[in-house]
Amino acid sequence: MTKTILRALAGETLPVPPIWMMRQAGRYLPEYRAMRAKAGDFLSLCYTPDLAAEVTLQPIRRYGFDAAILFADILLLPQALGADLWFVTGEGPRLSTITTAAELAALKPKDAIHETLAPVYETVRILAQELPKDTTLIGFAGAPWTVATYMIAGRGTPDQGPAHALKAADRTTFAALIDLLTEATIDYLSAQVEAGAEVVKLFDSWAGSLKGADFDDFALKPAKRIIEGLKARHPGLPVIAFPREAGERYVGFAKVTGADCVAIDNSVSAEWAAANVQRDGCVQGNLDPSLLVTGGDKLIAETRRVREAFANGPHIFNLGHGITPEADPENVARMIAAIRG
Ligand code: 1CP
Repeated sequence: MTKTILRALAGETLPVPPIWMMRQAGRYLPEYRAMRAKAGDFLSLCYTPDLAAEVTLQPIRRYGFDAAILFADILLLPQALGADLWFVTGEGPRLSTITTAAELAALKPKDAIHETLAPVYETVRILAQELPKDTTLIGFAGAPWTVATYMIAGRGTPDQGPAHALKAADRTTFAALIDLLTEATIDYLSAQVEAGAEVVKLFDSWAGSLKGADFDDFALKPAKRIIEGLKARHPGLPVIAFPREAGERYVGFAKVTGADCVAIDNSVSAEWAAANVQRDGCVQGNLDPSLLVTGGDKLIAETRRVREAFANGPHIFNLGHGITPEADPENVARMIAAIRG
């Protein structure tokens, strides 16, 4: 019997949707915090295959999710291209910035990425061996726009202002950065698939700030190129795209890009997404992650509502965004029980 996630991605409507959660390996779990302390810092955890594989497996052991997502970060790719990367505890990522053609030209060529990223592929190989036979292994990368927002600003930004400013001031350099990331992402995800990833997901966390033609040029087109490039090398590879906060632009996203599944954030209703997005195929989402902090009857009611809304088509149950460090691990168990019954 084929794995449930792969069946949903192939367009099958299942009586009980498969489940996993964005950021399921993370700080809400005491066993994660212990392993992170053992590794010393976040990047050491990402680049030590035994430890990265271990934290990937933690939520699978605890909850029996239908998919495991490789433990890594979208910012490892810019680091592999030569950007400096470090994490400030309690604040988040910091990178050396790219704001000029000269800085862009000083990055490494895409073929150099595998030297830095080899430990990530080793983590995937370990997981392909260690995961339960019914669990699907998901690899991932950031989408070019989202990764570029961090490379240009040197950090996370509420409105992606620096990236929009470069796009306006020097579109040639901006587009060349998007191109480099597009090509490097095809190679990076392809290497994850060769190491054993069965599905890949493209996280465009900041897609919502691209409007009009910019959304076409810097969210849709790069996703289409990446998906076409991957499927040319790996026929039949299922791809999940997450153009977060795309709103109306979720409609038709799968058709245009060739994605097998679109992940939906919780700023749109499940009922709307079922009517307008799920008609093109599998969708993933979209429980509000704050419910895993607050819990109670509302968590159960909303879990059931999301499940019901998507029950007439292919659906992978997930959150609208990552689970937060404040979430109660017991609430995750309650959410799963409300779905599996
Ligand atoms: O202190 C810690 O332990 C670090 C917290 C953390 C974790 C657990 C970061 C730093 N990254 C990760 C892992 C991670 N990141 C995964 C793997 C596993 C899983 O999902 O279980 C994945 C898929 C990501 C993807 C990622 N990293 C995204 C896209 C998804 C999203 O949440 O929107 C983004 C934007 C990042 C950048 C990043 N890395 C870490 C942080 C805190 C951030 C966000 C920075 C910001 O903009 O404020």
